[in-house]
Amino acid sequence: MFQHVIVKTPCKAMINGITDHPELGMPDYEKALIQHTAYVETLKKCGVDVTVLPPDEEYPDSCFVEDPAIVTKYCAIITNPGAPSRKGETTAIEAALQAFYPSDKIFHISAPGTLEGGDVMMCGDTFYVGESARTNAEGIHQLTEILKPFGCKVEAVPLSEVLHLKTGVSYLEENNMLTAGEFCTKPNFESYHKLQIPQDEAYGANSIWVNGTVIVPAGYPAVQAAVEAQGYKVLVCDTSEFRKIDGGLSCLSLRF
Ligand code: CIR
Repeated sequence: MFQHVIVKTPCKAMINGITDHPELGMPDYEKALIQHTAYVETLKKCGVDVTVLPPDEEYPDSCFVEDPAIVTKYCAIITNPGAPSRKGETTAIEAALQAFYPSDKIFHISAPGTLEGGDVMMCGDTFYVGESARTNAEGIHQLTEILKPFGCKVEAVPLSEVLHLKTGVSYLEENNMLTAGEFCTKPNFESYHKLQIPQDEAYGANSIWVNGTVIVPAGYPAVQAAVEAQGYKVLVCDTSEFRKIDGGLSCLSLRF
């Protein structure tokens, strides 16, 4: 179960966030703020307290708090984001996490290792980590060493189609995994029960489990139906403006 969530209000500069999909257009900032507020309200319905960090105009992508840290029930890890424009986001996140973790339970990924939280999927005590354009083998090695003393295992997952691991796969607990594209067939996930998403709804694979409820992005009816058919309560959130800069539901919060 999760008790705490950290989010960060999008800054105006978010309209210039990194994107591989310029054809979707620039985000509408006012709309993004409304969607972000609704996201926070939805999370609160799942029984967590939500800490909202102030916007930071220096970092266009800083609302995607999932990337500069990994939060577990054992410890927190401050990452070294692979995107140069995102490296400085870690300072504010570390300060926020100090309210929840003692200093000897806060660890760091350091250069030449790079790692972004969007590449890390926690399935119980196994952490799957996408080896991506943002996360390198050295970053994965450092994470492995940090988590080992806590009895946790790290498994690297090579990526070919997506930005981050969790762009295309979400763990819904109870051995259930929501998968799109390359993740429907990856040998790493053989033992899980997969809810496979049609390619035209692949963005919906980035859904989040929060205390028994699954939050699904608005506009992905096949995803919603598959998750409901599995017996989960579903809440829907519109993330259209964040999608334009390659962000989704999981990227917008740290849950622990
Ligand atoms: C970026 O490219 O870094 C941001 N525009 C999107 C980050 C999305 N985060 C995530 O998937 N965890």
